[in-house]
Amino acid sequence: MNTTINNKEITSNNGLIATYLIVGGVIIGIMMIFGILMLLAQGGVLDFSPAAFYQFLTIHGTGMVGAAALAAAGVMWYFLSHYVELSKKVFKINLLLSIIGVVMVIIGVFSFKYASAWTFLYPLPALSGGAWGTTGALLYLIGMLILGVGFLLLYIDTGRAIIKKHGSLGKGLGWDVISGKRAEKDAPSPTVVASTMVTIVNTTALTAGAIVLIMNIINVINPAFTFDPLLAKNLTFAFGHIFANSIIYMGVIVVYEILPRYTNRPWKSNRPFLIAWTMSTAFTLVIYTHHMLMDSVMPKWMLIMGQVLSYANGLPVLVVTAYGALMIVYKSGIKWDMASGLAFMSMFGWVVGVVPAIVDATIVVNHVMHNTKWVPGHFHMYMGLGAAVMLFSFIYYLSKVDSDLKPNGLDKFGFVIYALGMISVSVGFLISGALSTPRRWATHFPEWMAPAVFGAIGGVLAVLALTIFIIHFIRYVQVRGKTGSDMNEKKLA
Ligand code: HEM
Ligand SMILES: [Cu+2]
Repeated sequence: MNTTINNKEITSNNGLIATYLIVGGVIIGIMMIFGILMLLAQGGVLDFSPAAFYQFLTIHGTGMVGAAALAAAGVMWYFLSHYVELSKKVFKINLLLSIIGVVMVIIGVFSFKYASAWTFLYPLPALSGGAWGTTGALLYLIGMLILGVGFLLLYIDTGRAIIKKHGSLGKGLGWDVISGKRAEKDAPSPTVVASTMVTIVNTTALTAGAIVLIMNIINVINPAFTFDPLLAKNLTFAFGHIFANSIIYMGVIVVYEILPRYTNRPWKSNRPFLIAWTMSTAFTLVIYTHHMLMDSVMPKWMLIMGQVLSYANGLPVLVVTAYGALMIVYKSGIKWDMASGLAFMSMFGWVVGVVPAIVDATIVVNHVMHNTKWVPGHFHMYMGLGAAVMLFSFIYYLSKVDSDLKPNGLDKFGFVIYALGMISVSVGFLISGALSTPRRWATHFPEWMAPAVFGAIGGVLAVLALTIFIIHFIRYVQVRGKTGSDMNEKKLA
């Protein structure tokens, strides 16, 4: 049941989609520079104050998650709008609110020295020991709230559109196919399934986030108003864990959509695929408790659940996706180019990045590795080499189908140095973790410095590569509509 929503209509949205990707891409590039600066300071190469380090840490974490989520929402919206009728107005409002939120966060961090890290863990925003004042905290927290409201509106709209077309969110996940009431051939497309999952988990995450942000805001304004720190931590990680994870679930849509076009083989939602997505929906909602393994006052059953289900969390979707990608590509005579190559690289980054994450989710290992750089090691791999690469794949895909712009040797060079650079950043972190280097420390002992410098060099390669990708995309935006086709489904294979 493929609907064809007017192709002209879809291409007319491409300018807005491109804006999402450019804003996201440029912010990611700038945040990478802050990442390099942090590594150089930890590596003893640069000398700036610890206060500046924590401001960089805060802007890097917030900016990366926010910008990657924004760009990934652009990817999801682009493909989902082929199947259901989304509101362009809401999509624009989200972009506007995100930009306002980001500007407030930037002012709070750099003009008012706000530096709680992106996790803004209560009561840190109000109790900074004089490091920052009320204004900085309010700018940051309210900025985050505005950003969150934009995303919440977006997911309410995707939810509305999916329900209108498919009847319910359960049907969007294909539950009637799982239960046998509907034939597999009538199952919702992988794009709809993934979007439904993200809609469910992110409305939950953003609601939790809004609650804890508002409580923090009141506490900053009136410190006499306090609340349970354990509840605050639960809400904060229910927000942060889920929202950060949703980036990859939005980004993976590009894999589902473009590999079939390149191979001329359909990617169907079969029963195992649907079951995997339903399982990951449920697990993603409850496993944030792996951030609380050190909080001995948490109910034991929640921690055990957090640990056990963390193993299982991404795995179902990862397995059906990685296996599906291999099957669809196998002996298909696929033509590799930037878009398909990046889509494939993102699968690699995701698979490889999950392994150290699973290791860390084990309580015994967590007792040792918790709060070491092992943790940024695994998430830089599946964010930097997985999620972010899905966004870059989309950039090359869109410029290919919507213009005659051809990637050149420089783009291929970018591909190679991005992979090398991001692998070096991640491996640098993992080595630091194995040496028991704590995470989030502005200064390092001499014996901890070498891997940080190594990672910084990798970071420079990643920034160069991203610059090449963005230049290609900006060139596309300039020629868009002048050359090339308005055929959205131009034949690729
Ligand atoms: C050139 C690439 C990058 C470099 C050099 C870099 C560097 C860093 C450094 C040095 C830290 C602090 C580590 C510590 O705890 O001591 C960090 C944390 C972090 N990075 Fe990156 N990063 C890069 C790319 C990315 C990407 C692509 C993302 C996500 C899309 C990302 C998301 C984060 C997050 C969420 C944190 C945690 C912040 C916190 O602990 O509060 N980074 N990064
Ligand atoms: Cu988590």
